[in-house]
Amino acid sequence: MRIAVLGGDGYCGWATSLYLSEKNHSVAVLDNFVRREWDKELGAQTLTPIRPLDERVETWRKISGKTLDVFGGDVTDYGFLSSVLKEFRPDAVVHFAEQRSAPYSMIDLEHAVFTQVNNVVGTLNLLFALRENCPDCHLVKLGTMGEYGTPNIDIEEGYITIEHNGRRDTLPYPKQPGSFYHLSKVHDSHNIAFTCKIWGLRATDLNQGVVYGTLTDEVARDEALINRFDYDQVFGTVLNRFCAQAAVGYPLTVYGKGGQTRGFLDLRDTVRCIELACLNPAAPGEFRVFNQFTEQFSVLELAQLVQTAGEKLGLKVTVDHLPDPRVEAEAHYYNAKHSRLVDLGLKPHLLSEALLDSLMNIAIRYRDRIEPAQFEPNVNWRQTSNPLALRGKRRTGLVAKATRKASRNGKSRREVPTFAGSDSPAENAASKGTFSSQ
Ligand code: NAD
Ligand code: USQ
Repeated sequence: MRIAVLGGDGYCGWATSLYLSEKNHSVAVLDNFVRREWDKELGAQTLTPIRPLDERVETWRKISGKTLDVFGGDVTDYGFLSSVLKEFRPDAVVHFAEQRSAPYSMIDLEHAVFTQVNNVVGTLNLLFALRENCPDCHLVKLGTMGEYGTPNIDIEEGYITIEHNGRRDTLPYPKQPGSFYHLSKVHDSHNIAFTCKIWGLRATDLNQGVVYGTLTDEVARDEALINRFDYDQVFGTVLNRFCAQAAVGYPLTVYGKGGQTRGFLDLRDTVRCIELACLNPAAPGEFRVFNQFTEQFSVLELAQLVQTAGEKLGLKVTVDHLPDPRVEAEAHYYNAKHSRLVDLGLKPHLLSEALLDSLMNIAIRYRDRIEPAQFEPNVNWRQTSNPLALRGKRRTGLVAKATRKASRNGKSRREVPTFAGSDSPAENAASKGTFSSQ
């Protein structure tokens, strides 16, 4: 298939692009590299030293003999996005290209507005561009389990059948998102569902849980293919953060009671879920929703798992309960259905001690790059302006400038020529937390 991966320089997007390429799909990577600018804005860096996209793509070409088309530019630029679809003619578009941090969206007004404009306008542009250029193309959109919130009843996959005053209907499952970021995903879902109805577009909304891990078989082939591993308080997700904290002896930062329960999945399952969604497209006019996670854990359960695994590796791991900077239920019922991707063939990698070992080994390997100050949560949901805002205000101009520059560059497409290079399988490197080239 011809698959365009929007946001292909990011954490899920890079691993997905390589996985799809390895499976012999023709892959185009589109990104405006704004995520790398947000690191600068926040004074943070990924634990792993990621290389520029050109270098990553060239390494992949040498190692696999496979080419990735690269389009540098912004999905909020309709002309650019439309020209990419016209030129690449995808069978499926995988849309990862959004601002995905809940804390970032809660810093202040400017960051809330930026998040919703970037995400909602980008997705609206995509819907119009699909309709104009390739109306039969399947949209695979990354949503989030956080769209549902934490209701006191089971969470279904997208829809719920309700009886009310003697009548019965199947309706979109109620949404109770917990941040301006999560709200942007709800707005996206409504816009996508609406355009499936009015224009007959075909779409799959993947309500993904929290992703952990950084290695996939493809990423593990060479250190120059290394993926992001965010541990900072704004972009770091909980399990990745706990592993980084354990690696440097920093107390694990459980927010509040730690009863917050979420769906989780291994990055290796993310990439497989995307392929399954692409290979089994929604019908024209269908707005399909899959809950994309494999296991549920509370934050405290994760902390305990990391503590046990860390101690086996000789690390002293303690757990701290910090006041919760977010407004969320700290103890609640949670039971979310997640069978539709399994029905399509997903064989989950469940969180095991071996995997935690591998995650912690990565964290230990790069621990000199860890700045403990980045662990401290300082975006408080109850405030309309947080200390980061000052830095944000100074830097937003820089982000905007960088985005415009990336967009201009994107008008000229960069393509890496085909090369029949060597094929070196990863040999389970992912499960050992190592790279094959070492
Ligand atoms: P990421 O920030 O690592 O990657 C997103 C990429 O999109 C970045 O490379 C960024 O530069 C690019 N991007 C952002 N706005 C863009 C724009 N306007 N134009 C072009 N490119 C743009 O995020 P991720 O963790 O890979 O998440 C990818 C998607 O998956 C997001 O939509 C996120 O909401 C969703 N998701 C992620 C997780 C998770 O745990 N990481 C969980 C559930 C859902
Ligand atoms: N948490 C802690 N300690 C920490 C970090 C987080 O207790 O150091 C708690 C949070 O309070 C929250 C839970 O862990 O209750 C999850 O937080 P997170 O930062 O790991 O994940 P979240 O903010 O929900 O966002 C991440 C991704 C987002 C995606 C979402 C999926 O950044 O893009 O949409 O996971 S979901 O959680 O299902 O909505």
